[in-house]
Amino acid sequence: MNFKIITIFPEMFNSIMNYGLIARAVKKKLINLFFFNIRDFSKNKNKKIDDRPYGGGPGMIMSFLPLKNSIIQAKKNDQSLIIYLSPQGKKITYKKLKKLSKKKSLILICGRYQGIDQRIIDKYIDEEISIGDYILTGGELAAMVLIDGISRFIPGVIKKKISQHEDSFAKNLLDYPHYTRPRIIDGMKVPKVLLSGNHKKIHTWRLKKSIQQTLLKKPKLFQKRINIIQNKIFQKKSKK
Ligand code: 4GY
Repeated sequence: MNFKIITIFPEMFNSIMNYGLIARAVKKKLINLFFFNIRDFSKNKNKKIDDRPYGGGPGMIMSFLPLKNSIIQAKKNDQSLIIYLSPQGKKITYKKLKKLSKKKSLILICGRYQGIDQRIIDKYIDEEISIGDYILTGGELAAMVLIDGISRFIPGVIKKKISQHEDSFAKNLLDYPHYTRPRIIDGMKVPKVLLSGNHKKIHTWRLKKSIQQTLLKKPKLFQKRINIIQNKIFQKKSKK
């Protein structure tokens, strides 16, 4: 997967590129990150990339031309989906990350200041995506969240056994609690069943805990699970 990132702060991405599974994925060329520094596409002698908003108001807006030229350069040689990270976008989900992970190439546009000229959105953006209902100081962290979340779905990025297990969101269930050595710490014990060696019992206990956690902490997610199961039963009936 190719990520082409349009930003004024490419160095920020070192924080994901140099650590953990994403660093490994970059080394193994499972993912490639390319940077397009918007300032390099400013025709202005001071490399200015922003300007005052028409209609007045506080702050600055990212200008059309440097962004347009960055996008044209990034788009060369392939048909990438162009994504703008912003609070106005559609909120990202497990399902959407999985779908995006099947693309060959994504262009991610990181806004700063008060935002970008609307005409860039109207003419060039395929999808506006949000990572949550809050406002960051720039789109870079959101782009990193997207890259990280998508990468987990790319074959080889996560070791097989773990990825299957971690697919708990695919089932609309939260994870069960985990324990490691020692057996007792500060008077707190590991649940007995986990020491029993009885895999069937352990599986049942974990499923029970997953269901409990989901009902308690994310009831809406649980409702979704119920709806999906109901639909499946209904589909089976209507086939008969
Ligand atoms: N939330 N989800 C987000 C964000 C920063 C002003 C436009 C978000 O995705 N991006 O808050 N981005 C803003 C800052 C310009 C981007």
